[in-house]
Parts: sequence; C-alpha cells; structure tokens
Amino acid sequence: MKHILILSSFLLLSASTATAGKLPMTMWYDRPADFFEESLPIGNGKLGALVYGNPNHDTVFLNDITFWTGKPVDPEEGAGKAQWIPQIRQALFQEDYRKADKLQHLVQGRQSENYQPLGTLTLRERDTTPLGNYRRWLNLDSALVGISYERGGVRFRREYFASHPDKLIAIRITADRRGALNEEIMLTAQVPHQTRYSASQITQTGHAIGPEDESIHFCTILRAFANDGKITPTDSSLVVEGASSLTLYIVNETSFNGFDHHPVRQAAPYLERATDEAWHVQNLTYDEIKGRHTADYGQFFSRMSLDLDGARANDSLPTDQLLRDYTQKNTGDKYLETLYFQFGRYLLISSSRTPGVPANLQGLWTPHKFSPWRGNYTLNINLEENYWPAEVANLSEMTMPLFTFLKGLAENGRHTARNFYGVGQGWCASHNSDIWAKTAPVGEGKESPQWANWNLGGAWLTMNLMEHYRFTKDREWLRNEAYPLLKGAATFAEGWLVSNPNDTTELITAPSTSPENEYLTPQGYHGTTCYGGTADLAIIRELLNNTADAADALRTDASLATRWRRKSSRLHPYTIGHQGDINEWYYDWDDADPHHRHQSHLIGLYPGNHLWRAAQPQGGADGGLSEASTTEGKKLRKGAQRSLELKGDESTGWSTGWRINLWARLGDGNHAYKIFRNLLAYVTPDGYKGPGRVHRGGTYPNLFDAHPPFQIDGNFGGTAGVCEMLVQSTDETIHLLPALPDAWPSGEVRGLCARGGFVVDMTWKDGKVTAATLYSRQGGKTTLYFNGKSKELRLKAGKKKTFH
Ligand code: FUC
Repeated sequence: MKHILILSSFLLLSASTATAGKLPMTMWYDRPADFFEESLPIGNGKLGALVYGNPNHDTVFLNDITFWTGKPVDPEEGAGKAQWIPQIRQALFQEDYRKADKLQHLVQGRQSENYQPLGTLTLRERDTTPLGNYRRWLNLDSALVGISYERGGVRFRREYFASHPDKLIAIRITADRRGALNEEIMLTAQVPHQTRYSASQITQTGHAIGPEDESIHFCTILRAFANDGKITPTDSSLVVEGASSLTLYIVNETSFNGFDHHPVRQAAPYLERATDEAWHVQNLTYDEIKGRHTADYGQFFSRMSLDLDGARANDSLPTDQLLRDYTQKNTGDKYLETLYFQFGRYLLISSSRTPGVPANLQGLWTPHKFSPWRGNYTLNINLEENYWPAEVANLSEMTMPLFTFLKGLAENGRHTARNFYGVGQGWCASHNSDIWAKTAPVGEGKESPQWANWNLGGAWLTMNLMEHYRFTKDREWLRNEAYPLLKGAATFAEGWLVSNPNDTTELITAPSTSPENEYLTPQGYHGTTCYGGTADLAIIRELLNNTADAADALRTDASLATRWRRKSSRLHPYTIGHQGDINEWYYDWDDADPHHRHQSHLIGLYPGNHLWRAAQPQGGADGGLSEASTTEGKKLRKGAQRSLELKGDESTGWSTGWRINLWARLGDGNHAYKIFRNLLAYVTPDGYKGPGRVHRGGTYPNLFDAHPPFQIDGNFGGTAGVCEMLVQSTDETIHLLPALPDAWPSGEVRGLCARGGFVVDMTWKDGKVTAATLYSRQGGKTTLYFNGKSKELRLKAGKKKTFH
C-alpha cells in the first residue's frame, strides 16, 4: 500500500477571510483527572495521549493509532462457506426464519483484532506538599494542554501537545524559581515490553498481545532535556533534580507496514524511524517545535467559527461544572454548545491523519489493554459517523485515512465476496473491521447473526466517498480514487441482489439483517435474519445511484449507469407499517425493542440523500423543507417522522448524534436541538461509583461522548448535527437555517461547507438570515434558499457573493 497522504489542491478557507474562532475555545478544570473520562486528549493524527495532570502522580496514557493485535487476513478465510447461502435463502423464502438464523452461523468468520495501548508515562514530583491555584486546560484554538499550580511559593506550569509536523509528543515543565524542579519519570506498559533508562533517555520496545513473531512491534523513545540540574537514570526511572525547566519529547513508531504486510517479516523499519525522529528533536528549539505545531493544526481548526447568540465564555466555572449545570440546572449554555461543537473538530484533526488508518471507536485514545468492542472499526454506523462532520465542518482532508483504508477493504473484500457470499465480482465488507482491513463476517460460528452476518458495511462506507466529491467537486480524485471503489461495491451489490419471490419484478437481498435490530413475527418468533430488509435496500439504492452519478460526472460507463439506475428503481420499495412508520422489515413486523438504538432503515434520510430528496418537493419558495410535494414524498416524510417518534429521544451516544441529524433533515430544528441537549447530558466517568453517579448516553466531564462507555462517534455525530441545523445542501440547492432551533435566534457561522463545492459564512438574527456570503471552490451553480426566498447563484472558481 502506498503511504501517501493525498491532499486535495482546492482552497478550503471560509467564504470571507479565514477566521480564527472569535471566542476563545478553552476547556478547563480546577483539579486533576481521576478517571480517563476527565483526562484531556492530545493527538497528531497518529500519536495520542490522555493527560491527567496530577503533579504528584501525572499519568499520561500514550497511544499510536497503528498499534493493534494481529496480522494480515488470510484471503482463503471462509472459502466454501458460500455454499450455505442458497439454503439460507430457501429457508427464508419458505418463511422458516428459525432455520435461517441457525444456518447463518455457518457463514461466520474470525473476530476482528484489538486496538492496543502503548506505554503509560508517569511523572512524579518529589515534593508532595499541598498544591494551590491549580488549573488544567485544553485550548482548542492551539491544540495545547496545560496545567499550572503553586507549591511552596513556586509557580509551576506544564504544557503538552502532539505535533504532526515533528511526529512527537512534547511536554514542558517550568518553574518560576531556579532549580525548583525535582521529578521522577517512569514508563510502563500493559503489553509485553522492555524498558531501558539511560542518560536522559527512556527506550521502550515491545509488541502487541500475541506471539512475538506474529505481532506489531513498537519502539517508544523519550528524550529529556533539563535546564540546570541533572538527570540520572535508575533501573526503573529517570530522576531529575534541581532543574529550572524540563522538556520531554516522546516519539513512537510501529512495525505496521500496511494492511497487507506482515508486521514482522515485512515490517516497517520502526527502530530506525523512531531513532531518526528522536534525533530530529535537536534540530529545533522547543518554541520552534511548538510554533510549527500550532501553525499546522491552526490551518485546519481556524477555518470554521461558530457564535451562538453572542454567547460569551463563562470563565468563572470549569467545563465539567458547565456541563453538569447544562443538564441539572437546564442552563442551555450556548458557550458550552459551541465548545462541544468545536471539540468534535479538534478530535477529528487530532485523530485522523494517518493514511490507511482512520479514527477508530475511541478516535485513537484508549487507556485499556483491551478496549470495549476491541476498539475496532464498526461499519454498521460507527466508522461512518466518525466522518460525518469532515466535509460540512471544513475538514475535508481528514477523510483521507478513511479513503485509503477503503482501498484495503476493497482488496480484501473481493475474497470475502467470493468465499462467504458466492459473488465472484466486486467487493464487500461486513460489520467489523480492523487495521488489517478485515472484511469477513465475525462471529466464529457462535455469535448472533444480528451483528455477525451482514455484508453491506463497505457499501455504506462508499457514501462518504460520494459526499467528498459533492463537497469538493474534485473530479480527478473521483476518477482515480473513488470511482473504482464505488464501481466495485456496486458490482458486488448487483451480484448479491435476487428476485423477490413475492414479486419477481422487484429486487431484494436474502439473507439480510437490519443492523443489530431484532423482529417479532406474528407467529411469535424473535429473530434477526430476514429477506428484503429496508436498510439493505436503502444502502444499495444510495450506492447504485451514487455510482451512476459518479459515472455521469466522469462521462464514463454510460450503459452501466443506466443499468445501475434501472436496478435501483427495481428495488423493493419503502412500505408504511401499522403504526404509520417506515417498515424496517420486509413485512410489517414489530421490533423486539421499539426504542432500539439503530435506525438503519432511515439511512436514506441521513446520512444518505435519496429518502430525504424524495421527501422534499422540487423547488418552492423555501425549498420546501417543511412539506413534500408528491403523495409518495408526503408518505415517506410522515413515515420517517413516525419512525423517529416511536424510537424516542433517548439512546446511546452515537444514536443520539444520528437522531439530531435525522430530525434536522426533517426540518424540525427544535426537535433536533432537544436531542442535541440529550447528547450533552452530563455523565459521570464509568469507574466512578459514588453519589450522583450518572450512567447513560451523553457526555463525560472531558466532553468525550458516552455510549456509555466512551465512543468517539457521538462527538462527531453531534458536530455534524449542529451543521445540519444551520445549512443543508444537495447538488443543486443550499438551504440556510433549514432547521434552526428557537434556542439559537441569532448567531454567526463562518466556513461551513455545502455540496456543490461552496463555503458559507452567515449571520442571522431573530431566526432570519441577515447576511450570507457564498464562496465557490471549483466554480459552479446552485439555488440558494433563505428567508422564504430563492436566488439562483453561479460563481467562478475562487469567487464569492454576498446576499442580504
Ligand atoms: C455497534 C452498536 C453498539 C456499539 C458498537 C461499537 O455494534 O450497535 O451500540 O456502538 O457498535
């Protein structure tokens, strides 16, 4: 695999001037973290750390996004398992669901691998007398974490950051009295390792859990530089005495060399790389390294600013208190809402810059030897949701790790398509994946088909590809990178579709499951395997339409595009159930859990487009977000709304994030906002068992999303949801304030992106747009809807226009 980060050439600035967020975006706390859900994350897109900031015992969990268990997949995995597909299909068409569920176990493969933590750094101060004036913060504008405190009349300060340009984590400790620093520095690890303490340096090598000759290896080097004083190695630490300032640089490399390279026999030269990086730190001063970091990070972060109703930073209360008050005192604090929004952007920049290795379930931050759900890539919502804010929130380049990862999926997915599903062309991916671009279904014959048997994860991910094109209009990228992946996924879908036995003019999938949901048949069977599941058909509809659109845009494969559209129109249509909702199952069955967290049958409303577009009228003064024009559209709109009502407003973090976007797409800003408030519900750290414990979907004190446990997707869903309330767009239209909640009567947003390759800056007051500037990246036209009027807009590349 080529390790090249493809950076698109277009400008991604805001429509007017590039702006730094006008409000200072700082999370702060008045005490050190006790739990990791209180710690502050830093990351350079590959290396990350969770900073606790307790001077007596400062824990820094280290992570490298390329550190996983396992090795490349076996292309022969599952060979022959496809023989069971016809039997499962037959059982389904005879309506014998029990038998189908049972047979599905024969079409399962190995579990995914685990994301693993690197070492844990501990900094221990010799003097443990009481501290005063303690403060700990994360500044989102500069991606700097810090703590400050006083002890014995001396003021101390620590600064932590993760630099992308210099591939390191830096920690600097200063004191305002000469020679006042006395620290002990230790590096331990939960995985097999050896640590060597030498003069001013710690070197740790080791490997992921598993056989030494079959696992990813790593090398972490910490170099310590003291001003004044001395650094002495012991067997288990570096001891710093009498220093005035201390700078630590931490580098790490792993032997991961791409999804298809063995981590030992075809290892990346990780020892050499780590050594080079460790030497490199001497080429620059600390201030230079810090300056390069803030400039690099700032070029992305500063592209977008948000001001809700003139909210000001409430500096008198720490962020965890703001969050608690938000829920418990119902403050509706708009500064906190802005902070939360921007924190999602911070997390994406900090966790998604490594080719082939997208942000995982925890972004890249985990303190656990074995993370919940293996910290893997879950393709039936979670990985997709990680990237929902990327385009709208002006961080388009951050999608490149995902798209290079998709190439690996497409490679491995050819084997999975053939071995497990008997489809000889195209590629597919299942529910769980990992750094090895795993595509085979999991379960090992033992797990419920509800999460083990499903083969449309890859198809769902291709939506992100087409969205990237819609937002950037980067045709070269579409041609060279995205189109082959779309075409391969569409080819698999064509091979997988079968005639509906009840109406042979229609196409369906069989077997099918609807991500993790369970049905109840009228006969009382409680199961998961079905045929013609709505989610499958929605994903395939979106895929076929997108691939045909891509072919049109590239002026290629005209007859294939016609075939894909014809097949898309033959898919079994949406139906409405006895409760007025869109049926999730082929039949009008009830869900075993009516509030189930997944709502995959609404994929076409969000993140997809086809249901959303069908539920809108064509044209109309307000672009018709409030009412559909066709009978079919009205029916779908009502059905989607009813489905959401039946689901309710409380769910896991990621599901709550999704529901914000779904309600926003229905044009109901107040409902979207109500759910946004739920997403920001204060949750205590999972390990906290004392009084006031809160365990639910929401937000931890460090603003990490609580599934619970911590999963980063909800953060990203929330950031995307804010954008969706403010601007919605299709290839031909842009709606300003399509779902503005009453709680945000006035505000200003800069740098929000729209389909068609536009960037929007806008101010609003009393719920109406007061000024909007649109900038075109590549040149193009759109119809702009705002304040009940519409304007045709045509702009040349790099030009902008302002409307009042
Ligand atoms: C999906 C979800 C779970 C969880 C897991 C990581 O399987 O259904 O809620 O988020 O991914």
